[in-house]
Amino acid sequence: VEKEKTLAMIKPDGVSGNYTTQIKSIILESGFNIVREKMLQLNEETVAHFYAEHSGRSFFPNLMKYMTSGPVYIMVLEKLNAIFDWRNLIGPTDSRKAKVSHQNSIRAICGLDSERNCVHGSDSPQSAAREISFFFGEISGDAGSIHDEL
Ligand code: YYY
Ligand code: MG
Repeated sequence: VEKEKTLAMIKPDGVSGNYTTQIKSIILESGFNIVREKMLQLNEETVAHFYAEHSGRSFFPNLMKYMTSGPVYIMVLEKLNAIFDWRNLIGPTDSRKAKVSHQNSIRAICGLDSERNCVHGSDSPQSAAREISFFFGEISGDAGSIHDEL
């Protein structure tokens, strides 16, 4: 059986709230290997690509402000069933719901609401492949230059 890879991101509120070390401990205790990692400052172009599926939504302008408000910490996680298991570990999109019904989830620990929810996880094999290559893949000079690596 092949191990799977997924993209994990600690969002700006997680990084500025000093949750990076705690979240990485939870990741390792849960059996994931962290195979790539880096800190990045996302810009509007990066967020527009990354969240393209949400570009028409009413929450998008706020999401853009939030995601560009400070550095994020991006990781590629690897294990069997990494995509499903990481989504399960972060909990529901709305952190208020996570605090009620998924109390051991990462969003219950460090999220605030359905926007400031502290972490991201790829939701399918297709998005995992797309998101990993977007941030870590064989990046041409053009695509690479839109990231401000810290
Ligand atoms: O994959 P996940 O992050 O759990 O949720 P999505 O439905 O893909 O939404 C992506 C992102 O958009 C979410 O993490 C915060 C933001 N968002 C929001 O600000 N308000 C909403 N009502 C829904 C999503
Ligand atoms: Mg999503």
